[in-house]
Amino acid sequence: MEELRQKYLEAIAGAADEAALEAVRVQALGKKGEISLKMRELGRMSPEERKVAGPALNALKNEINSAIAARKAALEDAALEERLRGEWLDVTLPGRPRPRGSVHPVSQVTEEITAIFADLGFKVAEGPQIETDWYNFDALNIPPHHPARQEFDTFYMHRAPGDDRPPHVLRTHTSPVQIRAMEKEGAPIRVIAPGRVYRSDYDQTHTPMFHQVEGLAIDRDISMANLKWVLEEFFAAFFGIDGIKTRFRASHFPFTEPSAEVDIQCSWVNGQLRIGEGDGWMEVLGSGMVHPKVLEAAGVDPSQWQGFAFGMGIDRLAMLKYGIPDLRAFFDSDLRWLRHYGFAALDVPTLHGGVSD
Ligand code: 2U9
Repeated sequence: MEELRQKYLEAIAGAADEAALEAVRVQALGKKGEISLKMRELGRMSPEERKVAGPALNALKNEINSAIAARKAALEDAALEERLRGEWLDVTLPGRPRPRGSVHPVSQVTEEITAIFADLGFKVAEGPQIETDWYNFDALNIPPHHPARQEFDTFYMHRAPGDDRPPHVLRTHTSPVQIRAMEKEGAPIRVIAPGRVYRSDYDQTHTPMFHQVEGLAIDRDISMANLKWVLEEFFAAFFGIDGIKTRFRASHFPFTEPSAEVDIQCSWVNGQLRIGEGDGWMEVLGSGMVHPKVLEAAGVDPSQWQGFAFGMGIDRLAMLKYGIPDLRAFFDSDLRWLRHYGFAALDVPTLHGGVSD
């Protein structure tokens, strides 16, 4: 009996995990366990022998059961300790650093413009930056040899020698996007087309690549009055100035008739520009009623449909709103400039979150 006791208490103490402990239990107390078999032998003993062996075996069985339970609890405690050690976290460590990148002012302003026009029912249209001569010029009522073609300082792509078709161009405005949108969707339509455009020009106020946003609204009875309301809503939301005044001056573009250049109210105080106050004017936009020939080129019947279009420079709007002095620095990729004028990566402009601060 004492031998059995020693053997199993040692095995229990030495069991390294719960599976090993269970194996010891089965070996001692399972159906065919060593102690269970001994208990079965009690029946074959004499009453005197049974009187001594019965209680002793029972006591041994209880002792082994208790030892197993105690060892099991100790193993569980050790496993929990181990897990807690592995999952330990130093809450006194500094937080994660903020993302180092920033959103470029052109991207930020594009998002702001998109949010405002989305609220007015305009969706965003996109198209290729390398265009055919037809989409960039002819469809916009600028035929070959028209003097207006020279004004655009166009970048022309090479054709293979012997290929006499007109060369592709880097789009000089985003207007081809709206031609493509009308071809695809027909009328009525309300879209804005923000994106890169290219002109061979470089000085303090011009870069060979810059950004435009153009808008187009075509329906059965759209007028210049609708254009004026949409633009005033836009400028009020963009600059955060209720009731901002606009001034329409007659102008000329091949793709609109009548055409108007649009100024917003401003003043200069101590060399600082203040938008929305005073009696000065700042030109920000060109616009007009889409020329019937342009509608026709895009497959829209000008006897049924009419509407307005406008175009403005995104980079210039960003300079005005955020007080950025030099256009050329926009595209220098200078990290100091990007950190200074950039926007927080997760600060997405929305109308409810505010687009004007
Ligand atoms: C279609 C028909 C007409 C878009 C227009 C202007 C006037 C305009 C300039 C503003 C500053 C370009 O970035 S800028 O240099 N744009 O003056 N843009 S009307 O007219 C369209 C466009 C598409 C189908």
